[in-house]
Amino acid sequence: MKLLRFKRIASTNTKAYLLAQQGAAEWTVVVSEVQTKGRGRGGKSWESPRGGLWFSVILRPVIKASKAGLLQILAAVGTREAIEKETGEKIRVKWPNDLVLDDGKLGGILVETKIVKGAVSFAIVGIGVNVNQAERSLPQGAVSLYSITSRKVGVGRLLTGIIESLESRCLELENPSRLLSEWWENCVHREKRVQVEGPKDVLNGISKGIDENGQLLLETTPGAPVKISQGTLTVQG
Ligand code: BT5
Repeated sequence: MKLLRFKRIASTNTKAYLLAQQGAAEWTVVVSEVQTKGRGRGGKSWESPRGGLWFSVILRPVIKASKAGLLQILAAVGTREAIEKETGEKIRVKWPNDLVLDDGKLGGILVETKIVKGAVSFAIVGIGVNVNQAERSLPQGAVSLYSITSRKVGVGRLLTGIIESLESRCLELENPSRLLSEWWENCVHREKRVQVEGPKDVLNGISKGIDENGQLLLETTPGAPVKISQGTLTVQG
C-alpha cells in the first residue's frame, strides 16, 4: 500500500483517477484532511471538512464491466466491518452506497471505473466517513461517529483498519456470495417497503435483496422482483 496524504485537495477521487491513468499501482491510497470539491454521485457535492475521513483507493481488479457494481458492495462491507471493529457500534448499509449509524448517514461510497473492452481497467473506490465532526456542522440527515458516541476516534487508525479489511476481502470478488450475504444481513431495508428514484422513473415495492452484480431486487408486484442498477432509495413508513 502506498499512502499519499494531503491537507487540502479538491477531491481524492479526482486525484486518484488521474494517478491511475498515469499508471499508479494498485492499492495507492489518496487521503486528505479536507476536500474542497468532494463529490457524491451524479454531480452531487460531498461535504468534507476537517475531522472526517476522506480517501480513495486505486484498484485494478480483473472483473468484467458488468460486475463493477460489486466493488461498491466490497467497499461497503469492508468499511462497515472495520468501523464496527474499531468502535463497537452497529454499522449498517443502505443501497446503493450509504453507511448508516442509528438512522443517519454516516458515510458514502463513490466508485468510478475506467472500462476498456468490456472489462474494468481500473477502479477508484472513494470512501467518506464522518468521524469527529460535531453534530452542528453536519448536513441534514447526517451523523458522525462522534455525534452518536461522544467519543473521538483516530482517523488514521480507522483508515488503516478499512484498508486492511478491503485488502483481506478483495479476493472475494471472484466468488462474492459471502460479501453479498453480509451486505444483506446488515442492510437497513431488508424486506421493507421502499421507494427508488431512478434516472427515468420512481418505483415502489418491497426490497428483496441484491443480485450477484450488486443490483437491487425490488418486488413491485408480488413474486416478480425487478433489478435496479441506479437510483436513490428511501425507506417508507
Ligand atoms: C455519496 O454520494 O454518498 C458518495 C460520497 C463519497 C465521498 C467520498 S470522500 C472521498 C472520495 N472523494 C470524493 O470526492 N468523493 C469520495 P450520494 O449518495 O450521491 O450522496 C450525496 C448526498 O449526501 C448529498 O447530496 C448530501 O445530501 C449528502 N451529504 C453531503 N455531504 C455529506 C456528509 N459529509 N455526510 C453525510 N451526507 C452528506
